[in-house]
Amino acid sequence: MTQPHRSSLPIPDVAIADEFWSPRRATVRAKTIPHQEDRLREGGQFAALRFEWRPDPDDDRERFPIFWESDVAKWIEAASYALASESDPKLDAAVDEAVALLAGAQQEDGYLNAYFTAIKPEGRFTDLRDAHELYCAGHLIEAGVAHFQATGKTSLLDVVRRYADLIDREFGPGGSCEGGYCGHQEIELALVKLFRATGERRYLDLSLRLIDNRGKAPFYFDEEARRRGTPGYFGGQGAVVRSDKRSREYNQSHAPVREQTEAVGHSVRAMYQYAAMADLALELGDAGLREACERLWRDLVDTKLYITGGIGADPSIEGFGPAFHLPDKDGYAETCAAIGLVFWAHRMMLLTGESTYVDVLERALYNGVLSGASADGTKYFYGNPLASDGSVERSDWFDCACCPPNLARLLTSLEEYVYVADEAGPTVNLYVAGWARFEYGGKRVLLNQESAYPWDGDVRITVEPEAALRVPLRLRLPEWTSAEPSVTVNGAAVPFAVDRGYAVVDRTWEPGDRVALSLPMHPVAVRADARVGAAHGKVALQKGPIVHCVEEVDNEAPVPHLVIGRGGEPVAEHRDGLDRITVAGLVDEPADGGLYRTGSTPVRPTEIRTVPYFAWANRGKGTMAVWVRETP
Ligand code: FUB
Ligand code: ZN
Repeated sequence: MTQPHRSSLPIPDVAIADEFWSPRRATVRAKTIPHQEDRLREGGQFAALRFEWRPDPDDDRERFPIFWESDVAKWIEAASYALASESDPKLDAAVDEAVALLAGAQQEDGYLNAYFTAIKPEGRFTDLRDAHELYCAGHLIEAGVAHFQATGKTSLLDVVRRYADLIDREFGPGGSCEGGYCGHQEIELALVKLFRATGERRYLDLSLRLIDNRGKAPFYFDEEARRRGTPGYFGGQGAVVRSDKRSREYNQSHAPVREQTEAVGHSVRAMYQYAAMADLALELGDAGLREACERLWRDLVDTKLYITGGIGADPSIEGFGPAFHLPDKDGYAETCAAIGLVFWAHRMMLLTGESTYVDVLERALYNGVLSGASADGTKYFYGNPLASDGSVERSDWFDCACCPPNLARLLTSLEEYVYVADEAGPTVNLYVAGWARFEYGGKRVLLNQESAYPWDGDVRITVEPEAALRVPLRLRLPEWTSAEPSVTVNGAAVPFAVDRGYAVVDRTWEPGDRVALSLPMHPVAVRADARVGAAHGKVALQKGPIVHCVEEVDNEAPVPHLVIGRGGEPVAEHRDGLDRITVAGLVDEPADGGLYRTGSTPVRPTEIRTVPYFAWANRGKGTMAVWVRETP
């Protein structure tokens, strides 16, 4: 089966010069990446690679080093993307130092995991369910590919290829882990990247093998536990074999992946698995994997997606609860899970050519992902609740530091998500100012985008083919558009076809042609399905892709005392670099008459003011809510 040719543009072919994103990405470069480097050095992640770290029996953090390589790897990946778009000799040297540490920690046979090498050498690959070895390997592989593509250096790529080769042997026919797979998916998508970077087909085959081994009977995790005779790393004093449905669902090993129908279990694991399935479906034309992805997508988007693009409502498993269980204050919505959703959505769009996946990507990116870091780029959320009683604030770092470098690597690789080189024509998925370089029919064509997105839906694109060129230009029509979009070329309205959520303008482009896309953007009130208990009788405000929240600091009372009125139209204004929405409402008034009374609560009119959800918790602690009561 011939596959549609659709791919992201390489980072060097895209330049971002955008009023919204450029300052944020500059903060990631100037603050976040150095801050994270400091934390990794102080936290022991670098020392562990020198085998200088030993567990402290009085310190309960001793259980975390099993995935320390992943922290270092994600940091290298973030730094590599940053280096791909701007040279920085100091950062380059710091990355070289980390790469040298990884190379030094690699064993003769290619094995690379400081925890098992230093502390438990006999335990290598014996606890795939909990020990995260392949998860770390996956992040190392992603880092090796990014580092190679950014710098042209093969120092880390060579290391990770040797490790991948060892894994291929161990997990191949007759290997010690034949039939196995990791309890935390990640390596599967990384191996697809390694295949694309090296052209070595066996990495793709290994990825497919790991994906197809998952969930098959006899269950590998039960077998390995029996062989080992001890509970897994996270098994505590519990049974050696945990074979109940919920344990299996936790790491999505409850059924073969092609038969899975619902998004269940740990949400980051799920996202990385589904992303790899979409990659493999695209590479191999595998209809079974594609159908499974489409089923899982529908379940997630129809029943388990927060309005912010966050996912994983149940903190006890860092994962999905039942359908429509989307608590706001007590929800979870890990930053990594929203990032994982961006990865999966992007791949689904590449697989299908449908813009609906980018709608979800955009929802996650501008809301539940961006909220993961403070405005100054040095404080982070691990969970991203949709309401706060005033006790929630971002942290400087975490013992389990998966989210901060994940966020850094996504923002430094934003270029990959803006455009698609589609055989059907250059495609604009995200409205991010800057330029991009495509090639069609042997001719180079540049697109130069300008806009004030996400605050305004007017986008201008200058098309610069090296010579006149007939090619359809494809512009995403976001799902949030509240009225008919329009397109002009050189000031004249042009008709356009709509194909899978894209406006398609098919003409012969001359150098300097100016396209204007107008996406009417107004503040709107959004209500949830009645089965979402946390949003019952409540309303959220959104403008364009930005979901807003109400913070106590902008209002005259704590958020639970506010009620949005149904009468007035919400009005947006742009101040201090952010949109704010004001809407008429009521505020409960304290009243005499004791703690309880039979009459109604006295109220008076007030104006309720919002900020974008991603920007909350930057001005001290206070109550916050996305879903706010509305007058019945
Ligand atoms: O287990 C590795 C990472 O740590 C997971 O993806 C996160 O949810 C956190 O548990
Ligand atoms: Zn995380």
